[in-house]
Amino acid sequence: MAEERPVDIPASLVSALRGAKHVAVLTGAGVSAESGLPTFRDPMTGLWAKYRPEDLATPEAFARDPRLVWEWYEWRRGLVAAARPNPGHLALAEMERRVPRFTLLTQNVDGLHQRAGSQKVVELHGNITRSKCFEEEHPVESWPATGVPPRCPRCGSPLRPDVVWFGESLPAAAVSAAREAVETCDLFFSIGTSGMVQPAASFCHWAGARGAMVVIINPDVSNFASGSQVLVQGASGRVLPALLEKAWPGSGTIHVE
Ligand code: BV8
Repeated sequence: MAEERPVDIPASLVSALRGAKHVAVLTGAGVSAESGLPTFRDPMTGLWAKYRPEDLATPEAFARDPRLVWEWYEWRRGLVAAARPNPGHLALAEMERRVPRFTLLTQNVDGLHQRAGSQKVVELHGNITRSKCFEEEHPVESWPATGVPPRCPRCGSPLRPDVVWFGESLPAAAVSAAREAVETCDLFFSIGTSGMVQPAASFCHWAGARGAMVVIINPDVSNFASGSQVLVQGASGRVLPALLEKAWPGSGTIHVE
């Protein structure tokens, strides 16, 4: 296998991380790619090859074909259950332990940050491992194993995954936690996200406009305007442990669970 290029991490970023008072991090599907979970940009495979996630992750798709959408989420839940946190997730949990204040804003619905040990996680788009009543929105943890999708034991309406679909508002508590983090952080990371989905895609611009240092970590930095942003090209599972190691020698040797 070709020798992997060393990760190029600017010294300015290492000293900013060491001296940061409040680090805010936005993560996207790319952070879970090295755990084997397909990103939204990856073409879907098998049964789902002919669909686009944007066409399935909507209330309209569920109303049109609840069985299809429920089965898509069941397939993804299987992938999530088989996945494990990767060194990028573990490095973010370590970073949280090393800085005075840390907020992890994730667009991901796979729960891998929590499984890696991150505590201060704000789930902007919900969590695929939870289900809720379609009509009344209350969480439902168990249901009779009949019907696809299963029915709410309380009111009989279909169950749906507890995620935010396109066209749905983000949970109010998540939005206010995100706003507070963007407004008070002095270092903002945007990691493993294509920056296509609003409102999360605007967070790095708001943080930068306030004077926070904004760092983009992505194997493909071509479509990020450099300008005042610090661009670190590479996979998060390699970049983040390397960054931790430079900031706090010995902390980067993270082992997968
Ligand atoms: C909202 C949960 C107010 C579900 C998700 C018209 C009508 C209605 C709304 C809109 C509209 N036009 C625009 C909107 C707003 C809309 C939006 O942004 N649409 C986009 C498509 C234009 N947003 C919304 O609807 C949001 N709500 O705005 O509420 C409102 C309400 C009503 C009407 C109007 C406004 C809700 C958005 C939440 C949608 N739910 N997920 C589920 O998962 O099933 S979004 C879902 O897709 C993910 O959560 C994620 O956020 C997004 C995918 O983005 P990424 O995470 O960035 O992943 P992606 O694959 O794109 O990129 C991966 C990146 O990783 C790449 O850059 C790649 O290079 C990199 N990478 C790859 N490998 C690695 C790596 N990086 C690091 N390491 C590696 N190893």
